Amino acid sequence: MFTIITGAQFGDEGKGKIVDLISGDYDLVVRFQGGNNAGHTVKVGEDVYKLHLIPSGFLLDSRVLIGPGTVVNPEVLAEELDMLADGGIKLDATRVGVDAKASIIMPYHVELDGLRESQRTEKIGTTKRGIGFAYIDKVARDEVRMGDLVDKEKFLKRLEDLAASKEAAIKELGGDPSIVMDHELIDKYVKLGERFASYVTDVSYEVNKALDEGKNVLAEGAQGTHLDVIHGTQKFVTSSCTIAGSACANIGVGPTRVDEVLAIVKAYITRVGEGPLPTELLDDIGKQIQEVGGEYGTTTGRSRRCGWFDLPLLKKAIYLNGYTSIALTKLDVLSNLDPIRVCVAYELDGKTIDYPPEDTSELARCKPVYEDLPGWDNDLTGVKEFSDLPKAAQDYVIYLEDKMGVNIDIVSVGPAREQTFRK
Ligand code: 2SA
Ligand code: GDP
Ligand code: MG
Repeated sequence: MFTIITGAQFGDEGKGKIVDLISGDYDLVVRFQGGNNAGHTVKVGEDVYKLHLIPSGFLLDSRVLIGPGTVVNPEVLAEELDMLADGGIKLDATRVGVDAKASIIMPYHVELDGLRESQRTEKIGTTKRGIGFAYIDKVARDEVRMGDLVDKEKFLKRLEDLAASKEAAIKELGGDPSIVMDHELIDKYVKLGERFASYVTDVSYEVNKALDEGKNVLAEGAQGTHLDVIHGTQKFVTSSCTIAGSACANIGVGPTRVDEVLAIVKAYITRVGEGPLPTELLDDIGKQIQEVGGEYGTTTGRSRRCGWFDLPLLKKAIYLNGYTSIALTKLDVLSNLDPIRVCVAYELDGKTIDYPPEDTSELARCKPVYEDLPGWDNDLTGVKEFSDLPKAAQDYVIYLEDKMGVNIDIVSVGPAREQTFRK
């Protein structure tokens, strides 16, 4: 069985929690795009793990893989493995694999990301982790690959080839080009290469072979649908394809092998960084959702902007991903709000539309049209079954399910594994 999970909104829907929850059913869990811009949280008992690169299925027996379409900062990978080892979770090369073709995030990518973002008059609000510049180099065929990093001679030769153009790029943005050939940094990367040599693998081969043998594979998306570099709200997007089809292209597995596409959908909407968010709440309700939901960036700590559920954006996400099922998260955060509003359409230039306009600047001008639903004041965090939810909360879930036309099979009412039930 091959299942793909993606975020249906702007990221931070709770993908990490749901991947951890279901990973026991999967032999392989694979990250297919992005890099350490992602922040996926897994909470088990009192332990909270904030993962940026390692797939969220690491806690049980699954083998976790980082695919060829990702961008990998080897320092962050080392820190994550060390952090987990300190907590007693030792992940060696039998448990973790990184594809030889994954692009390496070099220190100059991080530098360029910071310089470029600081000079933009209209900011994107990147995480400044070098993601965009690492992908630029991949497409330009100027990347350093995982397979290069683990071979000292190849790595040094590659750097020599690239140095002049990287130094020029940094100079052009007013930065210090010495970072490109900084000996300490190069030594550090060489050592990281030595450390990770045994982790290098062919992810496409592993995944296809596992499927041939009747094993189960879970592809874990990062960020969210509307941050997709092609279909998202440009220019306020990340630099990779975040939608379900991208899992096939980026892992190297045919679309005919996909069995399930699971959407992770937050019971409201958040966005971190710049870009349109039609239902954004700039009032006390927005603050309440942010506080109760702990809506702060898992990677950068930035405040996430919060708003009411946006059905037009969800409809587009359903088209872009072809979801077969939905996990609805953070329902507990909406307690003590009455009414609860759902955006069912937008007003744009005197017209009512129920699907987002393709142009980002038009989306930014859309005014939400709301339907109001009754709220509830009970705490939901201890609820164990759908039938134990207050009637208004049940009605909210059923209302969303009807409007979306895709089954909500999982409901989450807190960050921990056990705060989840099937509908
Ligand atoms: P980048 O760094 O080039 O990918 O930034 C481009 C846009 O993509 C957004 N982006 C994200 N949005 C939500 N969550 C992300 N991960 C972290 C989290 C974010 C954080 O889990 O909270 O800690 O701030 C993520 N990563 C990238 C980013 O905000 C830009 O809008
Ligand atoms: P991801 O990027 O999609 O994996 O999401 P993040 O981990 O960045 O952000 C989701 C946050 O919400 C994390 O702090 C989770 O622990 C938390 N979370 C997940 N599901 C729920 C839920 O149902 N209720 C509450 N209150 N928190 C949740
Ligand atoms: Mg996140």
